[in-house]
Amino acid sequence: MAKTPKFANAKVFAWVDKWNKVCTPDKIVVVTGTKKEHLAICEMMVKNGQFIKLDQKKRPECYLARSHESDVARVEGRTFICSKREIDAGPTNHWMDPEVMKKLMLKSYKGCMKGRTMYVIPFAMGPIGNPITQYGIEITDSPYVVVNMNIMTRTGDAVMKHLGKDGDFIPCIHSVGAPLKKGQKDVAWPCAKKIEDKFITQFPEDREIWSFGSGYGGNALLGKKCFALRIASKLAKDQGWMAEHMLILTLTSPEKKQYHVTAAFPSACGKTNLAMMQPKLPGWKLQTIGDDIAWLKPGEDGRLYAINPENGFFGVAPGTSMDSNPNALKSCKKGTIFTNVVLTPDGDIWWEDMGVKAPKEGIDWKGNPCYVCADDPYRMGPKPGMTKKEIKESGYVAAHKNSRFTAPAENCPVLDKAGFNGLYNKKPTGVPIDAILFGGRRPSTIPLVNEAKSWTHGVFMGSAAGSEVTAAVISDQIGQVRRDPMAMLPFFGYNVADYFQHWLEMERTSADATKLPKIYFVNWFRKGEDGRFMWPGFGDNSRVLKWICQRIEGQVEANETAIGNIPFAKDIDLTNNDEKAKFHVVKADLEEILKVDVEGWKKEIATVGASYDEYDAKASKDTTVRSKTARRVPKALRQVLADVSAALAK
Ligand code: GTP
Ligand code: SPV
Ligand code: MN
Repeated sequence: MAKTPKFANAKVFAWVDKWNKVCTPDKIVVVTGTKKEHLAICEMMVKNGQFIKLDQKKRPECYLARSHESDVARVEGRTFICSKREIDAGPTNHWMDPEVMKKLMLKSYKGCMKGRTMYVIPFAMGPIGNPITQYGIEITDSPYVVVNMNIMTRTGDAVMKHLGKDGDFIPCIHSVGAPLKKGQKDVAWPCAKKIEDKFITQFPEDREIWSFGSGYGGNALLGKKCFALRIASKLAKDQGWMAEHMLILTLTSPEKKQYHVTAAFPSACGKTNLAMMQPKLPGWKLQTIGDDIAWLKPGEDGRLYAINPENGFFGVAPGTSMDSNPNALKSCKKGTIFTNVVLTPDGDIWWEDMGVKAPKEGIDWKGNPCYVCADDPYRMGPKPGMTKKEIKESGYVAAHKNSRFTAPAENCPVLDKAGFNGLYNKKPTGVPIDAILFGGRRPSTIPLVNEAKSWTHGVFMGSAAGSEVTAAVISDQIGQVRRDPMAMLPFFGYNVADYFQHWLEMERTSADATKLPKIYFVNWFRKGEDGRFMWPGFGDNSRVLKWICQRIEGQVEANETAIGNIPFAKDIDLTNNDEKAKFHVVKADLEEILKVDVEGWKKEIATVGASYDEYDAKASKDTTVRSKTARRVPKALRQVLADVSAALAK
């Protein structure tokens, strides 16, 4: 066993000492957060065969990792909210009694770091010292986690110093769950290989995070989903603020008026892309504050103020190109870690739909050779000379569909530096939000954009969100539409019905509810009968953002329909719509995706009603819930459901 180092903060010492005794690592390293230390860990991983160093001229300080096949995405089936009472975790979460879970997991943790180094990572979620910022200590035996946390959060001495002797933090423990026997050689990606041996556990009442068996993204970088969404959503509920799966952007109009917009889209549904988008509309400027998580606090003036608690982007690689998202590609130019993408012979990286010709030969995400496609230079297959059709039919991709880049936010060419640092008018309040967007991947029914008629209607829209399941989660339901309220389904730290109520409370408790953001529902993913997208998306989404700004200013009328306020097609600005370009706005499609599909919506409303019933069923069965309304979907939302339903029947 290693000796527990000294810490000025007694709670930090106790946390490290406890896990040192349980996990029995060979060595303990406290992460200081310097660049030198970061690069030394990367180089050590290169030596161990866990990282591949990329060409340092093309990609300075960049590395590639390939994960185990069981460890390519979040594991929702192994994610638990362990509150004392099951009803507090609610109907959408896996639950286990906290004491039972701790006993069970302690068995797994026993001796789990043998032969490994235990790293202690002090980290901040948000700019250090900002009043909205929260702190954490993650213990991990994964150097991959250390270097990713260095990018995704603010780590090291500055955090420890800020914590001082008695500063509070969220204690996090993580292990890949792969102890090494004496002399045993490590593998490239250590983890618990069986899905059922992985645990991603939140204890919202103890405010602790215990993760075991996975080294991947949201399972292992505990500041991200586990802390900044699951634990933070519970803190936020208790303290009157909000922790949401939202990007934050700053939009400046040609008249130089600034707007701040957040958007909640489910995993792999376009947050990073919208957060860094290059507007097609001339004169409009977009800047990034965050691409995944927003913490929103009500201000004394009634507005909601947001910060991005993260420090980097853990972005989806496939599909990221100089056409679709040049700012993301530029963010990956240096200091970036790539996971599960293709390695090219010249020490660079490649993925599907990167807009770059594939190399003749490369190494795919599994470490096997791959080859350029015979009839499409932008594809790769597992054997030489395969045709596009053959590759497609085989289902093969050279970069995993959920392959990712971990890039420092400071690399982003359009970063709104002040907003990113939590400042607005030089004050550390976060930025005031003008509009909140909800969205999802919906091939049918859901229009391009729909404006809520009130805050409550907007909360209803969020609660009713549905989306196709994407490769961001290990699931056998990829491609199927599921309800994903507020894009938070995998991230609620407590009962979903209480979460809806909390959203409604934001209006009731606001100092001036007229100043709350306007709420919209957008869908960039409508498909025609032939399967093609009916809306070009990406930079063309600026056309929708402009309409939203005009609505905020009261400058444009809307079609007031049964489901909400929808633009008239003539009001969507089509300047710079190049009808010769591969992707452009097709006017007939635009009209189609601004219509109310009454029959489709009747089905939609029925599905939403069914999801509400499912949420309520748990409370009805729970004998500890005595009242007939507690822990159920709020009446106000049921009322909107009934109102929309009645309006559609007219
Ligand atoms: P997470 O990091 O998992 O939370 O994902 P995200 O919401 O940030 O999604 P991201 O922006 O990375 O986009 C995921 C996928 O959707 C990529 O393959 C994109 O190319 C695609 N995508 C994003 N925006 C659009 C759009 O406007 N239209 C279309 N058709 N595809 C889009
Ligand atoms: C998501 O799945 O929403 C992500 C990726 O942002 S992960 O960090 O793995 O959760
Ligand atoms: Mn996400």
